Amino acid sequence: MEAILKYFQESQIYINDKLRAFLINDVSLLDMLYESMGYTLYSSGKRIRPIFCFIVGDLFNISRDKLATSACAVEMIHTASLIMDDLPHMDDAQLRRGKQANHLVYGQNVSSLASIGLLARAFEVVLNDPGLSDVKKNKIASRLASVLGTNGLVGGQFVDLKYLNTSMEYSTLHYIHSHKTAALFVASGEIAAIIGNATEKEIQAIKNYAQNLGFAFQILDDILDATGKEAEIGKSVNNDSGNFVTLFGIEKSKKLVQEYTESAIKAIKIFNEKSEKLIILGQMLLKRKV
Ligand code: GRG
Repeated sequence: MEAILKYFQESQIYINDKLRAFLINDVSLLDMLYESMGYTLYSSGKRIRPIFCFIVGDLFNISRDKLATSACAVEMIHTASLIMDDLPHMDDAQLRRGKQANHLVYGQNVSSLASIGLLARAFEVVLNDPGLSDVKKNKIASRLASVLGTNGLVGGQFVDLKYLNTSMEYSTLHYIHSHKTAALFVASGEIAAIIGNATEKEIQAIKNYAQNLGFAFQILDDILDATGKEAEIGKSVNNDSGNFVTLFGIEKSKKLVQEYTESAIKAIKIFNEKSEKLIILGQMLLKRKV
């Protein structure tokens, strides 16, 4: 267990260093824009999605260096979505990653540009990676585009906004969280599997794991949102409109977290003893408090 905790910490340090290296500004006129991008990107994110990329990479003996641009791209897209999600015309949140939301520091105009700047940089780092073949770069960029667009985050957010303060059926809530949250977990695992030349069966197992883990993660997010204190979880609470807790209550939601985590762990049994880190990741996320 200690070795795995060390692995998580080392991965966080590695990804933080790479993110800084991929966001260097050499045009002083843009200082404030880069500050805004870095303000949320370098703050205390858990880096779950890049860590998941690295763990999947390990299944295929792929080094962190080979996965660095994809792992950073996923984190940049995630961070861009957080900045946009917090804007007044979206969730209108005040607190993110333990600090004031980006737009409260830099203004809505700058943070909107920072969010788009991070999205564009995500594609740049992958497409300029000399360690990836053109075929792989194309596949990864295409996967990033689909998780970002109407079949991913944008679509999920749209339906979320459409149902703001309105009751919804489970199928709608499922759509929102599948697209807003689980989709980026799925893409993170799939991209690492593509780099690892995984078979179709292995890719399916990883996607299945990630989809279930993403759901467990989101339901727990809803529970923390309903029960946690802003100062402890580091972000605005009671802001999420579409919500498992409002639909099912706390106890049933906790049961669902457990069930989705178990389904995730079942999905990666094909990797035998190599699945250990994925199992521990699932168990750790089950206990998370932030
Ligand atoms: C991609 C710019 C862009 C927009 C897409 C705004 C939007 C449309 C989508 C919002 C997606 C969103 C914020 C989903 C919530 C996902 C979620 C559970 C976030 C919390 O993730 P953690 O706990 O956060 O991993 P940290 O801060 O640790 O990284």
